[in-house]
Amino acid sequence: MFEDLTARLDQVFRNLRGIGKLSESNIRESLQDIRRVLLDADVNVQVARDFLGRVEERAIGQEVVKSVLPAQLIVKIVYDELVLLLGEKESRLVSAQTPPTVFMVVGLQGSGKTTFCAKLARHLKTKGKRPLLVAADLQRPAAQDQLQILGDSIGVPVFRGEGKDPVVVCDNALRHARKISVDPVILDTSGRLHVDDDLMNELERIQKLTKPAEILFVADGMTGQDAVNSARAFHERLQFSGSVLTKMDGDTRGGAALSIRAVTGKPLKFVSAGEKLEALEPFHPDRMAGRILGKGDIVTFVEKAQQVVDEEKAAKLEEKLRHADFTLTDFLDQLRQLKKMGSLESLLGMIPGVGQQLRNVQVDEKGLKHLEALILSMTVEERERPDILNARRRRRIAMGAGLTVQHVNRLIQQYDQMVHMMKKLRKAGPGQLRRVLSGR
Ligand SMILES: Nc1nc2c(ncn2[C@@H]2O[C@H](COP(=O)(O)OP(=O)(O)OP(=O)(O)O)[C@@H](O)[C@H]2O)c(=O)[nH]1
Ligand SMILES: [Mg+2]
Repeated sequence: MFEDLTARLDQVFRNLRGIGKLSESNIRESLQDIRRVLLDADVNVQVARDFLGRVEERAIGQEVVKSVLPAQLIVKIVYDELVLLLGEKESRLVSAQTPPTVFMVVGLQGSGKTTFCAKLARHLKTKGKRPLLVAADLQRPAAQDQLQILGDSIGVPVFRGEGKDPVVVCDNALRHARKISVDPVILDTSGRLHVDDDLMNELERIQKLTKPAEILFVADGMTGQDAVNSARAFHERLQFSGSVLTKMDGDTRGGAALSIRAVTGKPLKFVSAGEKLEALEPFHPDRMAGRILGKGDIVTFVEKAQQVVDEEKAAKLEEKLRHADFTLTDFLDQLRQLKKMGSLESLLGMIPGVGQQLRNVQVDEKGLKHLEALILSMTVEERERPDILNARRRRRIAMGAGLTVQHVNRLIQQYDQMVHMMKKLRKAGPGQLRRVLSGR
């Protein structure tokens, strides 16, 4: 599903990752890239425009520029907006107040209606329901047999009518359903190559008679904007309650999946990815958004990023910080790690209020040697509790390291800044702190 879309979005985010601090212009540039990706995936132009407008609004505002890890926050914003675009939360099937509940399945020819009817029947059966399948497609001679074979394979009864009028068949089917106490009733209607009046009239008559709890529009996920256009046409006539995307196992670019909800205003209820009858999933916007972004979730995205310090060490440090026992030894250790990471400023400059203060923290070779010498000439107690460093102790330490008291003072100042910065990071949330510390 969506391999191409996913790979290309990943590339956009990868490019962002190299940037230490985001500006409005590089946010806009990335949004342009995302726009191209969406349009190439055959997303509806208006839907793409609105979507990017919302992302931009959030990204350019306070949220990104002041945030801890801007590039990752952009991914987060895109993810959040994708979830909203896809419908926010799972939309379950509605039942009728008086049984049987009728689910009417509609869509263009070959979109996968009959297969979906059987999949839905199977799905509901596993939930303890006793569904009835109704062959209301009298258009194609073999259609009833097709449904019969599928019904037989899952042990669900199939109602087949006499005559030529599908409305009469549906009427009889409902009567039959009440008599044998089955519920829900799933109507497999006929399709046409194009949306035409003939078909719509037939479907409207079935709708009036059966008063379905749900009209489910089946769209072929491989057809992109065509599916969205026919969805719109069907919706104008029938006001369906939800849609279903089929053939998502095929070569789908994602356009239909991303656009159909926004264009029709009706939720996606199921996706189906395979010819087998088990291949049906209730639609979860959050999971789909995660899939589109190519990660189970955003955390995994972060995990994939470049690793500099090992996770374990970062976790330990985080633990120390939480218990406020970040010592001078840890400080030295941390400076060594930071130096390994390259530019300290580019990494920590992203944290609000920290960039300025860090200007003083030297992590060049010489500065590091000095810090090392100073810390090594402290007693264990002094390293653990820098607050006991009075003037006399500072003088002694400076002598021991062959440096001046000013050097000691600067060290303590830098240490305090580091502690302060850690506190800020901690406020940003424990996970985030660990990610920054481990360079992930
Ligand atoms: N790969 C794949 N094939 C599917 C899926 N759903 C349906 N198909 C196939 O698509 C073809 C058409 O499916 P049908 O269920 O007959 O479609 P329909 O909408 O009922 O077609 P008409 O009744 O002719 O309008 C069949 O060959 C199905 O096996 C799916 O999720 N994945
Ligand atoms: Mg069919």
